[in-house]
Amino acid sequence: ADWTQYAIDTPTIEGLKKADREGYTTAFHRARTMTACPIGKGGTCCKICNMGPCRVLPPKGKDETPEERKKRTGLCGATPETIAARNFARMVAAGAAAHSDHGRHVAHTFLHAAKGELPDYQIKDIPKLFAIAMDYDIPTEGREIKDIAIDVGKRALQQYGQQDGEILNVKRAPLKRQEIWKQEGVIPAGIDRPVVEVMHMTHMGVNQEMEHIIRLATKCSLADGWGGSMIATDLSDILYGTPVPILGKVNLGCMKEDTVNIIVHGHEPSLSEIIVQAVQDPEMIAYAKSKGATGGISLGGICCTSNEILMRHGIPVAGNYLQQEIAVITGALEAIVVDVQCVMQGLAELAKCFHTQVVTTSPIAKMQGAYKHYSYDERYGLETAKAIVKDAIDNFPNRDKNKVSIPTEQQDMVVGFSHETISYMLGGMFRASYRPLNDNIINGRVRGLAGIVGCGNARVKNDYLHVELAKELIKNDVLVLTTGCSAIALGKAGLLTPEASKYCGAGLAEVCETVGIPPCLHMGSCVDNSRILMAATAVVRDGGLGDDISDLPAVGCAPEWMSEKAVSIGQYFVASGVYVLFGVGFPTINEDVCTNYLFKDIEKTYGGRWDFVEKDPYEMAKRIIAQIDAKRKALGI
Ligand code: BF8
Repeated sequence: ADWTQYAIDTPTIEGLKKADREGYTTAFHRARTMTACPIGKGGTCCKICNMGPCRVLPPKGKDETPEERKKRTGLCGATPETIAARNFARMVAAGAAAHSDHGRHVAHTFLHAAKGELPDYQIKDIPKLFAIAMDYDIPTEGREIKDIAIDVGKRALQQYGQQDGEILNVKRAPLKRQEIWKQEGVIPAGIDRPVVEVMHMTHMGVNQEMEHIIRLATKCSLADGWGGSMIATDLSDILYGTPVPILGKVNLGCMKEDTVNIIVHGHEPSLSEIIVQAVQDPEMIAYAKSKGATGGISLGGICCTSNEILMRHGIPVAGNYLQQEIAVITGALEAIVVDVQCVMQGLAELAKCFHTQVVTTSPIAKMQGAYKHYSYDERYGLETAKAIVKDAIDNFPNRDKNKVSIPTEQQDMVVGFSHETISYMLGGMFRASYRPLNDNIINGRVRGLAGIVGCGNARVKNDYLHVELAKELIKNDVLVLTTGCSAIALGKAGLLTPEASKYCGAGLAEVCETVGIPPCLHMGSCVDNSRILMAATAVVRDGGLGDDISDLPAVGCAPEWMSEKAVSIGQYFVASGVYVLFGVGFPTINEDVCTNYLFKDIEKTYGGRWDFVEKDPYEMAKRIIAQIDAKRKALGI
């Protein structure tokens, strides 16, 4: 294949060419030979009971009479819109479960660290501990840090199993938003319960009204965005440090010929934080040198684990989702240490062609053919991290020099824009505020805000939609907030540097130059989309732009999404009042009634809605800007 059609960054294209020459297979190759299942795509296949699967695809190329449409049901009589909504809801539940379980693990580690049971973990950000304690109504005056932290940890964990009342963080949202949620009955009582509820209500023969199915899916998504994901972000910040702007590097050039190369990949920061310490241990470095790695050890990251340690320690990013296999193909990777989410099983098979060790570390994620599995236990943090690093060092002499080709590409970037940091940068340490941003939105220098987030998808030209869309938006004075693999894509393209203001319209360029920020702000991993919710809330609070998130000239977009988590994220943004645009297919797109509801009618309730453009970044930008302009007009600015 001509790989320039399917990727834009040179190391990926070169890696794919090497794969062709040597006969390796990657997701890029599989995407060229396998077509997506046309029945499952777009939400029109029901497989929740054993009378099916039932396909309820509309007839191709001809109109359907109402009578014909009525007959197009599953065996049980389920209508296409019920089926599409059920499938959508189950994606939301899976995504919310993944994010929330991540948050649960953070909270669990946090609590035991607070109790002093984990020697390798200490509370780092005391001011944020106090801030969260206040949000949780936990008294702080005259109390020991340790006792406050224990209460915060308990209160966070307790929300998972809570059966009545409300999860705590919904109180952070603008009052008007909370009223809407109350009226709709979508405020989650606890974090786990709505996930179970969605699985139950989409079981055969339970909820069979499309709008109601979407309503409960919405509640589930809010348990993610304002619940599990927000807890993951908050407690990670307290435990590992709240990000502040820091210089980072991105792309496979972080691997070196003369170093032991280790990559951490996945999502949860608990082990990777300790691996960061282990690779800096002088004994480990000396050991690496004794095995012939004269340069010592290089640590890099892939996906959101990478974003976590990039934001807090400046550890280089090797790549995003679709570069995980390319990293192995360099032939110079001693170990890829994975935890949960977005880890391809193809890694194990590919690693067999090289000396690379695939090390799985989560109690819930093993992989057939992996080199080793640790059921990671935080009590033995450094010990485990060192064992993994030592194994990788011992593996260095097994590197086959004939198979090695390491790209030299590495791009600088400025990262670490937590919502707290943005307000300090804008307003100063003692009067931290979003008001200066609001003023710039009101005076038109900044036209609006766009969150560009989410995955890479092997069905489209990798990174292209993220990068072209971001360029088009900043050219039109839209400030971009970015997370996840999108942030890494923008980083590779040089858009996370202050110099990228050369791509900006005059207004945005002026603001970026004055404040000293890039036009695209890296706000973290995918659970850190909760930071975008908090930033939007702070913009509302600081005045001049209406009294709810839905009033803001702000949008969200996941142009190359692939994971179920993206659907949950999208739905909690819609429910928070934001217009959300997806590329590369939409979960219900082959079913018009449910899609119409999500694209149009839902806006009447939440002020936010879904939209979809297959793969044209300029059309995406056009719709986003139109949306921003409409909101500006409504505000009279
Ligand atoms: O949580 S953007 S490919 S890595 S799912 Fe996965 Fe998608 Fe990347 Fe982070 Ni988010």
